[in-house]
Parts: sequence; structure tokens; C-alpha cells
Amino acid sequence: MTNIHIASATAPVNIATLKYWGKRDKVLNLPTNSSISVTLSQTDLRTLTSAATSPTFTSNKLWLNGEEHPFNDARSVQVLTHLKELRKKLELENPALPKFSEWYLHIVSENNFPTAAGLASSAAGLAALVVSIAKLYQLPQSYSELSVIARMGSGSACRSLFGGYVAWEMGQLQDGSDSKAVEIAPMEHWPQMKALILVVSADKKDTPSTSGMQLTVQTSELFKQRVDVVVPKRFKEMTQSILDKNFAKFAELTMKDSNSFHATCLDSFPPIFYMNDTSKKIIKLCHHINTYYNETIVAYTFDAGPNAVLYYLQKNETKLFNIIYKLFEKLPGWKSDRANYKQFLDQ
Ligand code: 2P0
Repeated sequence: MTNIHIASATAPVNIATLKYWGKRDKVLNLPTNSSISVTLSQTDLRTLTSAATSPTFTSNKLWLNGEEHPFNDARSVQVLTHLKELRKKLELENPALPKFSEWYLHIVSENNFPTAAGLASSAAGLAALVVSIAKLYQLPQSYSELSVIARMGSGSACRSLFGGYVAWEMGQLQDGSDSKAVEIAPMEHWPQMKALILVVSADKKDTPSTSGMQLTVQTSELFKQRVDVVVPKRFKEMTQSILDKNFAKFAELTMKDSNSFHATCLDSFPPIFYMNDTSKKIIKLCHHINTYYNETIVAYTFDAGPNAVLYYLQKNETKLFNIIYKLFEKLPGWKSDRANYKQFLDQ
């Protein structure tokens, strides 16, 4: 029988409610501020990765969504090097273990959402890569320890090692060993919390995040205030709002932080625009809805692109969807497949 060893792992897409934007170390991906993400399903938007190794493999190979790609991306190679070092250490401690650290890898990875949906998939991809190889190598490291390796691949990837409410603690050390993801609370802590993604555009983003954040660090004066004063306070408050299940507070902080992040993008020189006119209409709509109900029932957040993620509580789903579907119905080109959303219009 062929001597092939395989392990698989999934990792979810994560959405930041307190944004990571800025690096203090570009090589290690060390951030200028701590951040928070909320992942409400481990399965709706996820990457599934299988890693295989065998002494018969003659090179590293990678298949993404069914297509073979060269496995030479610098970030993935850096991640792989670290995992191999950990495996090598294990093999030195346990000489009976097969020498996986000397064998090539075959990686098969697929997303269960269309790439055209305009959602960032690199974080989930890198996280699933790290966890699948760590499982294959039987590494004893905790998920927080593995998140340090995922972070080197892509900053936000460290948060995708966990579901639920996750903090990426920026850390203090120069080697980055304390810049890791930790769980604030599991998903089950706040089962009422829901998210809705409004895909505004599936186009490729205007400015890639890595270069965008460097430009902001170098040129924005607002940025300094954001990382020194605004975010440290907000990090504590948002963590507490999650622990307290205080939706109004969580929503306010989430919306303010999205606006603050986009403000520093606009304050970069030349300016970076991620939101478009539709994104801005969604922001206005959310504020109108909250004013109309005289209660905060919805929060928006936008990443490095125009698509909106809305957070709301299950008990307010009908109120929110009723308004959104009524508006969509008026849009030209909106399919009148009423059966799918009739329940919300009839309220
Ligand atoms: C975040 N974003 O916290 C923020 C909000 C985009 C806006 O993390 O250079 O792809 O690989 O560390 O993680 C996007 O940045 O950048 C990002 P790298 P990454 O989710």
C-alpha cells in the first residue's frame, strides 16, 4: 500500500468588528492595534483543506477550488517552513515518528462560497492550511499558538482559527510570539446574534489590504490617534459588550470602528476608497432603521471593499428583513421570486 498520510481541517471566514489596519512589522505581520472578529457559523462560509504527505511525492503541490496552482507564494512557504520546524523538533524527541518534515506535501483546498461573492477568503485559506498541516504533523501546539503561525501568512488569518468572538491581541514582543488570537466567547455564548451579508460588488478591491495599510501608516495623521487612543479603549469596551451581550453598545462600537477605519483610508495620501455609493446608502439605511424603531436593531461594518456585513438580533430579523426586501423589490433587475421572502413582506 502507498504510504500516504492525510489530515483535513476547515476554517471559517472571519469578519472584523474592530479592524486590523496597520503593521508595526511587515515581515512578521505584527499589527499596530489589537482587533476583534465575530464568526457566527463555522460552516456557512469556510475553507476545507486536506494536507497529504508521502515519501513518494516529488514536489509540493497545491489545488485551489479544483485547479492546480504553484505552491510558491512567499506567505504560504513561510508558514510551511515554521510548521516543518515544529515537526522536526517532534521527530527529534520521538525518533520512531515517520520523517514527515523531510517529505513533500500535497494540499487540496476549496471554499464553499463563490469567489465571485467578493468575500475575503485568504484568512480562512491560511488558517485551514495551518490547522490541516498541524493535524497531519500531530503538533501539540494549542490553537492560539498555531494562530501565531497563521498570522505570519496573513494577519487576519490568525482570527480564523476560532469561531465565535475572537480577539487578536497585538502583543508587545519583537519576535511576535505574543501576537495571537484568543477566544473572547464561543458562538453559543450569544445565540441571538445574527449576521447578514449584502454583496454590493464582487469586483476585485481597489487597493490590496497589505499595501493599503502601509500607505495609511505612512501618510495618515488620523491613524496615530486611532491606534494610540481610539482603538485601545474601544477594544476593552467591545470585549465587555460581548461578555455582557449588550447589543446596543456592541452595535455602536462596531459601526464607529468601521467608520474610523474608512476615515483613516480616506485620510491616507493619495486617499483609498473602499466603500462606494451603495455602501453609503446602506449606512444611511441602518441609521434610519435604528432611528425609526427608536432602538439599535442593526449594525453595519465594511472591510476593504464595498460589501456590507450587518449584525442584528434574531428577535429583530423580521423587522429588518421586511425593510430590506421592500427596498430591494423596488430595485430594477431585482428578481420577483416573492416566495423566498414573502414571509417578511407580509408582516
Ligand atoms: C480586518 N482587514 O481586521 C481588516 C479590516 C481588512 C479591513 O485584515 O497583509 O488580508 O495579509 O496581514 O489580513 C485585511 O488584511 O492583510 C484585513 P495582511 P489582511 O479584517
